[in-house]
Amino acid sequence: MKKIGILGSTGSIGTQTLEVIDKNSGKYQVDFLSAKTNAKLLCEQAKKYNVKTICILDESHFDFCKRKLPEAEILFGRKGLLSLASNNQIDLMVNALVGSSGMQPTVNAINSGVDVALSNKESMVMAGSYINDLCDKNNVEIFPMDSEHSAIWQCLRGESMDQINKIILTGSGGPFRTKPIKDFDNIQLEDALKHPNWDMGKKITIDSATMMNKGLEVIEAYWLFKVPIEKIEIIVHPQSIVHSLVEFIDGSIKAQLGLPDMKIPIQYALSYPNHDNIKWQSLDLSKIKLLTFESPDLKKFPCIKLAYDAIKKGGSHPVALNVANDIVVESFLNRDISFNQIPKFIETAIEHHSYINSPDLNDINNIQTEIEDILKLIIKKGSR
Ligand code: MN3
Repeated sequence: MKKIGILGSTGSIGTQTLEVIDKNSGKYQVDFLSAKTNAKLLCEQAKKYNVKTICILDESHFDFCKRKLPEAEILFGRKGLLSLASNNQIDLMVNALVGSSGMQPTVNAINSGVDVALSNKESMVMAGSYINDLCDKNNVEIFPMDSEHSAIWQCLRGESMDQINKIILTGSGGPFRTKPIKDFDNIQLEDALKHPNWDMGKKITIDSATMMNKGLEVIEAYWLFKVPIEKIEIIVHPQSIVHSLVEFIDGSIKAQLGLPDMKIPIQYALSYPNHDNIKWQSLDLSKIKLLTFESPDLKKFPCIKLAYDAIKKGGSHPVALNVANDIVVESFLNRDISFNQIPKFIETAIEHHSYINSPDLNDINNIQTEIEDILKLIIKKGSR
């Protein structure tokens, strides 16, 4: 049995990971789970999967968990989470945390010699170079859970990296793909939370609406597959059936297809290098009929350019981009800023941060504090 630990088990990816584990009975043993605030679901999961150790980030739920699970070891807070992530008794850690705070747990798992199934793209965006070095040093692998990266990963199997011409990331274009740019001023939170194809958490749904999600995924692909940034492209594909493509030097293109269901990439990350014999909904192309593709509109979605610029400038720029995005998205979710202010505030925050050439973990933490301070001022001033 493969021993699995899941960080963020009550979120969208976490619950779907447990669904995959459910279907594959006897293959996986769940050793730990963590959640931010949903103590009720966390305890239910722990009971169902007979999990001995859990962590609840929000300390105020500690007593509740203790009552529900008197036998279990219950950790809490950031410290508890980081110590879970350092557990070296498991075979694979699923990192389904959302946002910048997911980066350090990835680092801890790698330092403990544990492979990571990574849904937290922010880990690679902020610390891709550092994490790659650490993986080499500890002989650890990262298995992408992001659907696009899982697609690329599958297309690259058996291929040699010097024969790749380009990686083409697909994106649905989000809910505002066809909305005229003049109407972007009136976008409400409720509009942005409606994703056409994927059922996801709130943060990534907003990232899809701004298309920052695709920008972050470009950076994630850059570090995961180690190809030059000029060789990574985005194509908008509203049906979300083609999950990404790889073009080789002879012009041949491979793609990976499927219905938009995260359980397929999740299962592949758990079962790699095998395709497990559990079939989720299957794709009937005759029912889909039409697959369309178009270039992304960089005027409507300036976040894409911000992401490309950040990785081209390198150093601490991607860190600043990611941290700033986390904060402004949170502000948008709290209705403190407007949709159009998201890219503007991110750009300003990046411009004002103190550039560092090759940031270590300490620098990354400092940049986080610096960006928070910068944005506090701007958001106050720019608030509606
Ligand atoms: Mn994705």
